[in-house]
Amino acid sequence: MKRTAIATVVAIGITLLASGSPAFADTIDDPNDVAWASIRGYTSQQFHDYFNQKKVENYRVIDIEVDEINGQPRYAAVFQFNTDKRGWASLRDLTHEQFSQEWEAYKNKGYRLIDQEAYTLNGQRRYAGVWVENKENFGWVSYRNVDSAEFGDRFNTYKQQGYRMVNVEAYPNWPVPSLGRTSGYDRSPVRGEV
Ligand SMILES: [Ca+2]
Repeated sequence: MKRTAIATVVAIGITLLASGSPAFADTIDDPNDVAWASIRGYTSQQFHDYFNQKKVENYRVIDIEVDEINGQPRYAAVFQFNTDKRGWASLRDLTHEQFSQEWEAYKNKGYRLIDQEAYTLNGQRRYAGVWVENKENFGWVSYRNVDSAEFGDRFNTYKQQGYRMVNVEAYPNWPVPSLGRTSGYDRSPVRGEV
């Protein structure tokens, strides 16, 4: 019963990574031995300023969170020292179409998605994402806006193929008129390729 209830109120975005050498993956994911910084509750302008400051200091974003509080976006993020000076990108407040375009562009550029965020601003669905240069050539897959039943199916499929989950984002379903979704829980286009 609980599964059914969840399916009616959430959509899920997920990023999975092919399991490579565990030791190698741990080094990438575990920032304990790497300098880091985090902020939260920042306004758009504060985030913009801090982002640029950390970028100059050779930090890259590894996680971003966005919430709408009293009608205003508030940003939280974790930055990590960019030890190998790899290419990266962190984009926010994208529409569905913009996110899709960036997803394609960065995939073609040899980047992989490490974090994705879905939220609403002024009643509109917005997305944020963080990409890094895929120096390791990890296989990866990501998709969003699936319901919990499809999420379960895909999770099992990719797990069997040797992927592990690196990020998952569940969020209330929201009307997306540009997708022809005005209410309820219709499935929208799914992103993701191995
Ligand atoms: Ca995040």
